[in-house]
Amino acid sequence: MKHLELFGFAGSTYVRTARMICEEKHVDYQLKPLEVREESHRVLHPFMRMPVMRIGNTILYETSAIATYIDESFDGTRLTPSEPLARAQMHQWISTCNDYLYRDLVQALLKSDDPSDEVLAAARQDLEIVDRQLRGNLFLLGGEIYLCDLFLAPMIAYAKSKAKTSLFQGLDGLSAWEDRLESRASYSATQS
Ligand SMILES: N[C@@H](CCC(=O)N[C@@H](CS)C(=O)NCC(=O)O)C(=O)O
Repeated sequence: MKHLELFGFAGSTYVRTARMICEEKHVDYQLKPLEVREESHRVLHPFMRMPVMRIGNTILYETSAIATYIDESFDGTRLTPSEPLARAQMHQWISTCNDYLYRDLVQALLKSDDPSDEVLAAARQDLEIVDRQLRGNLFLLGGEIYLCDLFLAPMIAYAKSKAKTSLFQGLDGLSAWEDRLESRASYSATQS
């Protein structure tokens, strides 16, 4: 198997997702720096985002595509359910992370150290939706960890680092899931 490279910053939630997937599957990879918004970045990613994956001469961007490629191409625990409906639910949660949670828990909180009540209300509403899903479940889809958990984990970690703890108060399902994620080697290996 050719060597896998990931371009981006360790602090990026999406870069962390790609790294956590590599760690979960014991895939050897190298995290490489990006000269953000320079021409060299555009060559790797025409929309100049991160992560970017390179394997051999092939470049891949968009975290969902990178996640699927790594999960399907390397040995190790499968991080995608085999049953079609469960697989669709995994994609539903990945889309939820990409379209709603990233906006409300990462982008909105990144903008200010003193988020408005409106921003906090949107974040809280999202967290309550996630909490409801996690109550009684070990992971988002039940008893097994899947790619969607690895999209969610860095976003929750980021929101937690930015917001007051009151934002997370009373969300016991989410809190128990966080403890489970935080105890994994893939979590600690990608903290910086
Ligand atoms: N749709 C992209 C989103 C990636 C993304 O937005 N990454 C953020 C970092 S977490 C980024 O590149 N931000 C830099 C920017 O927006 O200029 C993906 O799934 O990979």
